[in-house]
Amino acid sequence: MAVFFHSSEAHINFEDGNYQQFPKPETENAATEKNPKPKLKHLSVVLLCCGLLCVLQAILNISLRLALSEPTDKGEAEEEEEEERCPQGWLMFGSSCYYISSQRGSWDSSRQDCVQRDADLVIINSRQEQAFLTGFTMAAWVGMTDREEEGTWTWVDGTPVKRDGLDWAHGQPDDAFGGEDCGDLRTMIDFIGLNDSKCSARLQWICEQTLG
Ligand SMILES: [Ca+2]
Ligand SMILES: [Ca+2]
Repeated sequence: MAVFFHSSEAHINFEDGNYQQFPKPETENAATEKNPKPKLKHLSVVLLCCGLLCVLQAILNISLRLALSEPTDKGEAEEEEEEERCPQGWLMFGSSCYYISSQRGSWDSSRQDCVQRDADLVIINSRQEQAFLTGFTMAAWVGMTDREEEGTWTWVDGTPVKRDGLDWAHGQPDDAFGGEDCGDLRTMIDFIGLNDSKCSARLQWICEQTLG
């Protein structure tokens, strides 16, 4: 007990001595100059520790942020991939998905089926798209009609059908048999291309769903 008390008392005295010696450092010898240096060292160590702690904190923050944001990024990427994928059984071409029915129906019931599939009858925008869709059926409804005005063909989204940009079957549209107002795509040996048919005819159909 006594030894411990004594030593701490001695320590206090030692510290007092230092304070008295501070105002006149230039007259002191090497032994007393050693004392301010450990203090500066202590300060440096403390500052270094603070700096290290700051760096550690920054690293922790960044890694925590990355760890938290990673699942979100993954989730978004998966969602994007999900959007880029067509429903099962649908075909993909460009940024669209196509459903080709195995059943047959009128133009109106076909369109209704497409709408129920979160799609619409196909709108063909290019020869490439037409070529892609050619060959799956002998005859399939597409999303064009001239019901509003005979001879003026429009797509189901209201845009006009560009006659020059697509290939009609030879001699079509002919509005034959007392009126043909619904469009279909033919793939028959001597009858290939777009055609007009009676809207009540029973054909297969092609639905289109755009991606994104
Ligand atoms: Ca017609
Ligand atoms: Ca026709």
